Amino acid sequence: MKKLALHWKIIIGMILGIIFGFIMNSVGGKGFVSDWIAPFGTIFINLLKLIAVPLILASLIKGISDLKDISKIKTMGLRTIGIYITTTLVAIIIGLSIVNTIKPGDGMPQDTIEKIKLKYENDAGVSDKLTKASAQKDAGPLQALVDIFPSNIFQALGNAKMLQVIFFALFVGISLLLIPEKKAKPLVNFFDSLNEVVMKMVDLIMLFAPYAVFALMANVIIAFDDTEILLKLLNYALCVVGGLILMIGFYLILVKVYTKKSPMWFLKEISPAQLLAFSTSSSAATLPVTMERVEEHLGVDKEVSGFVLPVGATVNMDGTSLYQGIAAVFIMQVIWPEGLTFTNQLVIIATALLASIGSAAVPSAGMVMLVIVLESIGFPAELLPIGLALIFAVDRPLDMCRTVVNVTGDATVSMMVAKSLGKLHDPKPKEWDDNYEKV
Ligand code: DAS
Repeated sequence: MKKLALHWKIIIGMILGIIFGFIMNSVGGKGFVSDWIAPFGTIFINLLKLIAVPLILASLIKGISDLKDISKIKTMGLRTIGIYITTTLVAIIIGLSIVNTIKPGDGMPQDTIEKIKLKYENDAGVSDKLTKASAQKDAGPLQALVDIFPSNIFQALGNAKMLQVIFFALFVGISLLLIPEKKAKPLVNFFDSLNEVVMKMVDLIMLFAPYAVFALMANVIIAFDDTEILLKLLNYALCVVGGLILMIGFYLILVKVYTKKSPMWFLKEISPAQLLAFSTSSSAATLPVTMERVEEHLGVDKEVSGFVLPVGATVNMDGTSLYQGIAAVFIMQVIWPEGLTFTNQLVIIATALLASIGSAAVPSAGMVMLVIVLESIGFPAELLPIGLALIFAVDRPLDMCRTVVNVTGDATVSMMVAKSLGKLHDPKPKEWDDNYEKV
């Protein structure tokens, strides 16, 4: 019998993890899940983060040295940023169109608002987001730019500050192009073999994906303890999920029209990365798998994927931007209707775009930046805790969904940029099949 493809194994692990989580919820086994099951999900995420930095370094440095021509780097950079900004603007506009049409926040009963306020206004999760947001806000206007340039590369690699690693890799790659080839060769060969090794490490880590996803999903399910409030927020949640589905449709149109590839083939080949994005809620943790899928299954050359994907994981978060547009207007519909002006919606477009660039690719980063979006339209500071409390109960499942869109958008753009540079080819036959086992 043909072995199950990896994405089916991950889906089975996901479903069993959800069922197991609900069973443990019903028999009072939350403690067992968090003590004895959840750690296996954490180990898996740690392993993925462990290889993210060497993978970015290797594929980007090797890729740039393959480009041979420095002007191509500028073209690739400008095209990447240009398409990223465009898809993010489309995402925000889709989000605002849905929330202003459906109006999920209109007419929410006062007792529901009071119940949510009582339960979550002083929740540690809410105050943590407010603290992180004010720390980001207090930084100077150019702090994000300054943060790209590391003073100590080992510290940058250690902290896995993505943009600093990308800057360092670009710096080394460009410098390699500017020295005599025979001097550069040893270092290029080193990063070439490092890239092969790290790609193989991704394959090996992915062998544990179905079991890790089981643990991750069980741990998510045990966190749900108030289905009543979840149901009250169903309209809002469905607006976000509906918008995210439309955004996936937009990507499939781009894949079909721009790269002439089959959208269904694209979805199938990128699905392991999407499933991990859903399970981990982290584009950064998923990045090594996104890179492996894009390079080895979608046929994007590493000099493109090595740049477009790490940059995308950091600055291109279309799912997050769409969510911020909906969440900001939803919160205003419920507790600050006087803020619902056309001007404010334009300001939301601009700040949600900037916020998604500033958001880290980690779980619930989007909610932290939502505070920045709300403050940009003059949202009353005293209402912020209630505003975040309103969406807090459903933020984790929505974070899982928007991370899938963030990752899918990055993969789509990497194919478009590769196509525009003649760096999109048919995937090379792999030594290992989809089960990551030697064929
Ligand atoms: N979880 C974030 C990511 O990793 C997205 C978000 O928080 O909105 O992409």
